[in-house]
Amino acid sequence: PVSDDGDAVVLERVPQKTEPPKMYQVVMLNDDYTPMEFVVVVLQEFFGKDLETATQIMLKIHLEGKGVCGVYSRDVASTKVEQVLDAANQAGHPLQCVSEPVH
Ligand code: TYC
Repeated sequence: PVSDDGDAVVLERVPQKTEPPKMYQVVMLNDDYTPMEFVVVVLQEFFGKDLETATQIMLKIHLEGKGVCGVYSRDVASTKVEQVLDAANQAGHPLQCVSEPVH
């Protein structure tokens, strides 16, 4: 291109450094009261797991104290947490889950 006074204009391409979005894992916590069956249904309904995968994740949480249900953008992760806590509250179960940045 050429400027108003006729000089050539050099357009420099500035590399755009776009960071990939930070991702968040939804971690579910064990407790002594929430039925295993309820956790398995939650993992299928809200995290898209099939019955076998949901059962494996539930058992891992039961045995190890906590487990990752999925990894999402911040907004989606916080929506998942909200959905789980709402469903647990409505059913009268103390099930807890949190979202945390993946390091
Ligand atoms: N520990 C619960 C029980 O024995 C089952 C359970 C699993 C609860 C996973 C919460 O996130 C959880 N009924």
